[in-house]
Amino acid sequence: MKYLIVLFLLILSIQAADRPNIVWVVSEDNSASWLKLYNEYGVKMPTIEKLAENGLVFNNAFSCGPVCSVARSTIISGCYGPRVGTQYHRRQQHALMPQGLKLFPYYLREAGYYTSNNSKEDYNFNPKEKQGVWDESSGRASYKKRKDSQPFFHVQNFGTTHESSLHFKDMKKETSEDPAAMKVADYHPNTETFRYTYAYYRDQHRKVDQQIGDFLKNLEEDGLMDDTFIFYYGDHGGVLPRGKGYAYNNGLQVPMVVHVPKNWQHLVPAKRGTRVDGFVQFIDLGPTVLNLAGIEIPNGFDGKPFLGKDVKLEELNSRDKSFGYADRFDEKYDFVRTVRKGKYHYMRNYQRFNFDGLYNGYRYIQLAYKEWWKLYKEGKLNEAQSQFFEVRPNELLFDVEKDPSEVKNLADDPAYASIVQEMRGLLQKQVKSQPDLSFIPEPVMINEGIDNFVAYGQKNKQKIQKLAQIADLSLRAFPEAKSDIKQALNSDVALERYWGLIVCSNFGSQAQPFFVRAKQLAESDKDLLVRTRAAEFLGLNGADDPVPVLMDVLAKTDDVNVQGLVLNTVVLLQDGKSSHKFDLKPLLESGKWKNHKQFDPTARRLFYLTGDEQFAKKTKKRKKKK
Ligand SMILES: [Ca+2]
Repeated sequence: MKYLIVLFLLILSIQAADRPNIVWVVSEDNSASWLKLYNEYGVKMPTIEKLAENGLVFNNAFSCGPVCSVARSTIISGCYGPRVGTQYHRRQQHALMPQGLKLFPYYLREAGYYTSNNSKEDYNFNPKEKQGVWDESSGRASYKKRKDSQPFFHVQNFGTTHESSLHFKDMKKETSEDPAAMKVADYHPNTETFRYTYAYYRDQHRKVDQQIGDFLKNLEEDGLMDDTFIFYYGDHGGVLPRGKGYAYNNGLQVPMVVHVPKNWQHLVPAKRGTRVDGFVQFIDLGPTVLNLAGIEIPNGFDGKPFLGKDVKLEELNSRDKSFGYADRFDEKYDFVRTVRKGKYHYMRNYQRFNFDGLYNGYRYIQLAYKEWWKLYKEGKLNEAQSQFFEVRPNELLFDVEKDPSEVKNLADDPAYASIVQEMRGLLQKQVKSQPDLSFIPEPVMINEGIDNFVAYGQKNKQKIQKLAQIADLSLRAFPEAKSDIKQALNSDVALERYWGLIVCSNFGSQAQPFFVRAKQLAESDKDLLVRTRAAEFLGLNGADDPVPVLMDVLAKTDDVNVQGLVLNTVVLLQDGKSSHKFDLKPLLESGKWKNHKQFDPTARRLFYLTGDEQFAKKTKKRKKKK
């Protein structure tokens, strides 16, 4: 009998080890540079360093988007956001997965894995995409609830390093390091506020390391370490100003460490303790987990596995590219695309006049943000520190190894011309092949494509490619671009006129020959977004008063997504160098937004512009859910 029990237990344990378990430990909003593991000035995190000793450190791991919902949508789907319509933080409308494809944990669960998520999701997908994905996703979710011998995939999120941890109102709380000893990035003002914020955030890293350690103790006590892959990564970069929400390297490069369990070393291409140079992107995470679990990877993911069967170290280390995207964050609109290749980081500002520091309520809760802007207005900053509030170049190129702060733009340096050309080509190919839905403004994408953004993108691929071509006129010398801009401004296609005007704003006063045409478009174009971009171009360049046009556009539209875009232009024209004054009170008093219930960019901008309490409440209501 005793023999039989032993045999039974033996069979059970063989079954248990039939497939590896996979755990993700995720800290929020922290770039790789905060960790000593990546940066000599970083924080020592003993728990993570211990994982690294028994695993792999990825020297080049990248989020595709620098903000929660966009990054998390990329992770859970394995698809680039601008292709599937999840690139906006947060979505005004939910997106569907590409036809026939599921959020990746679905496949694990179907193959017998127990899947649990504790607890942040923040996906920009339609809730029906969640069917069959998690056994449990909540603050109580745990791998411990699985059946005996069932393999599991568990995600444990830690909010300790989240942006909100820096929403302190004063600087009284003591930090474990002396703020005076902080090494401040070249683009930050070296002030007491910034130094304190650095010291404070470093303490958050110490705290989260302990919390992760406590969580991992459970796995150890349960005897699971030898059969469980443990991934540690940050959900995107951040979170001091110019971190989260910005597609600079600091917003995108995350720490990533994978503990390799003793019994499953054959599934990874390098010995424990190796640092891997090959690039991994968030689109790769899902396919990697499926590959480790021995599940066939369905067609349609943009990513590919970096661990598991058939991944060879040489091939992995040859991967040297990642793509990034930054679009609307809450009420702040932008359109930035990036390519990282090796040590070079190329950024393309499709709307370069939207300066980085443009007001965003959630960002500007940090004292450091507020102070930075104040110092700029007082003229107390040097060039590198001021750039955050200035018009940006169309293209940026940084050597991240030499210039980790990314303040020395090499894009115009003739010595780097061939690199710029290569990177530009890679980016153009990427946006055209996806195709990148952001060339179609968000309100139009939603109105026309909500049933299925992916299919909508495919149907409009040529149209998007044409718009991308118009946008690229910004990269030519003005005299060479002039006749093509004229053609765009006279096109029958509204979005071609729209992009023609954005290109004019990118050229600034050089595009002065188009002031007359822009005035016609601002006054009488039938498309409200075209009128908006025309008024923006004229207003930014002092060619005409944009206020009456934009007020008229706002009065005419009830589409909250159009309002959001228009109000972004209003804030740009008000807070930027052109300093136009807008008075939205009359529109407010006319009852225009009386029944405005939805929390959205409109509410945030209206609160900022008018101080109206009705909209303040809406802002607060959503913030609690974060
Ligand atoms: Ca986050």
